[in-house]
Amino acid sequence: MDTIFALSSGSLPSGVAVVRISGPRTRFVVETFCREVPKPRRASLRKLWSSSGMLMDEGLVLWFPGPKSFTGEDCCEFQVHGGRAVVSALLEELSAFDGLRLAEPGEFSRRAFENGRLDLTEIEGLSDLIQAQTETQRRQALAQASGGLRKQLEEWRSRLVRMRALLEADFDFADEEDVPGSVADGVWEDARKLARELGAALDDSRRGEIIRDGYQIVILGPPNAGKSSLINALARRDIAIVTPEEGTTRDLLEVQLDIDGFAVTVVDTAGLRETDGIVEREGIRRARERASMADLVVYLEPVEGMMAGIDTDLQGFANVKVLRFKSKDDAGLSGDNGISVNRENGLEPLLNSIIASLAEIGDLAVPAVVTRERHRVAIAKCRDYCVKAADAQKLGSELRSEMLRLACDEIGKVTGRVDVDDLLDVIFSEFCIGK
Ligand SMILES: Nc1nc2c(ncn2[C@@H]2O[C@H](COP(=O)(O)OP(=O)(O)O)[C@@H](O)[C@H]2O)c(=O)[nH]1
Ligand SMILES: [Mg+2]
Repeated sequence: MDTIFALSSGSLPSGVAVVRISGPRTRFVVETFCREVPKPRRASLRKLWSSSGMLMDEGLVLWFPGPKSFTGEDCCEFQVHGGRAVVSALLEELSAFDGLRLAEPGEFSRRAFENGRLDLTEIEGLSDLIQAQTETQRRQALAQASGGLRKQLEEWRSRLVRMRALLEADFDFADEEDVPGSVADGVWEDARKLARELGAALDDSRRGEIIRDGYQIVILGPPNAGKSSLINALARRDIAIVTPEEGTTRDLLEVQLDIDGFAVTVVDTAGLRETDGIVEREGIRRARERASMADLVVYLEPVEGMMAGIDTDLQGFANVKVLRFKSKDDAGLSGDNGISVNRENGLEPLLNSIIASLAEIGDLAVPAVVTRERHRVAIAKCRDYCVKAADAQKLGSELRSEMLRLACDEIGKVTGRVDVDDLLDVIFSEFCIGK
């Protein structure tokens, strides 16, 4: 097993830089640099010496002997001055040791997973925590990184294991006289109950995924409705070109915003109209396609020269929530849903309706179980196997028990106990080097 090292802190120069090592050679490196091994899990101020006896820097050394470390292996963190030359002296020195090499992205976390320190959902939570840009993302990621989802999954799994154990016991006594049939009956009742709980966890308006991936808002409307002006106003900078000419915007333009602690992606689009222009037509196709996948459409319609046919414009978005506003309402003619970017009228109410729509995605006090599509797929399959097993009265107990085993495996796929080799590369490559 290689010993790996990396700069775990951000770009240089910085006040402090953290260089991390993990693996069997760590102790030897610490002995060489510090001329002794400091107390485990205590911050110790030490001079750091190179193998040739040159003083590299002075800093805090944190020695974590395995298995009680992040990776489960011997680990050490050096907190040194965050100068480029300091860090490169240290990294160069480290790469000169036999059996040491630079870590790949996510490799520390991968070792933590492989040594059973963290399950896959905790790893994902950690990755999300590092990526988190908004308050709701931070809270959700922290809950998952701290084992919130793992505990729930383990509870479900242990119930399935228990059901199967009861069935096994039933098989063993099947030839004897006075076996209560009620044991198996109870199991099927439990399976149905579990299926209902799994269903409830899935029925969450995709809250966890929306928080993680961002809430998608697409601005639609006829040409010149002021869509590009609106995205610029929301972003407080020039995202899109604004002109009095119709058909200015063709491509989708997007901006990431933090609205009330939510990650929100706002997309500006080409104005919807009949046109012969090839480029504009493609822009309109993209606008419609993106809107059909959105969480919310903000539809702008200029207060004057209103275009007929708004309802045909909105065909195909039956499943998407639409908020309509009268744009360019400089004189405040349309009351509540009038907006004027030029006069900065109505923008606050518009934001408030967006915030109200965000609030509809559910009770944030209750952490979402599902934060990724792959959780949703596996939990749905688990539920289906439970229902199948419970309802398959004509099948033998062995077959029905086998269905419960398959249900169990689906949970195992989420936590990483089962059959996930192809997934690991994808998950760990999301990480930065040093984590
Ligand atoms: N009077 C007035 N003009 C506006 C307002 N918003 C945008 N416009 C103008 O309407 C024209 C089209 O705006 P633009 O944002 O490019 O519309 P888009 O085609 O929907 O993206 C530009 O000349 C803007 O300056 C507004 O609130 N009031
Ligand atoms: Mg535009």
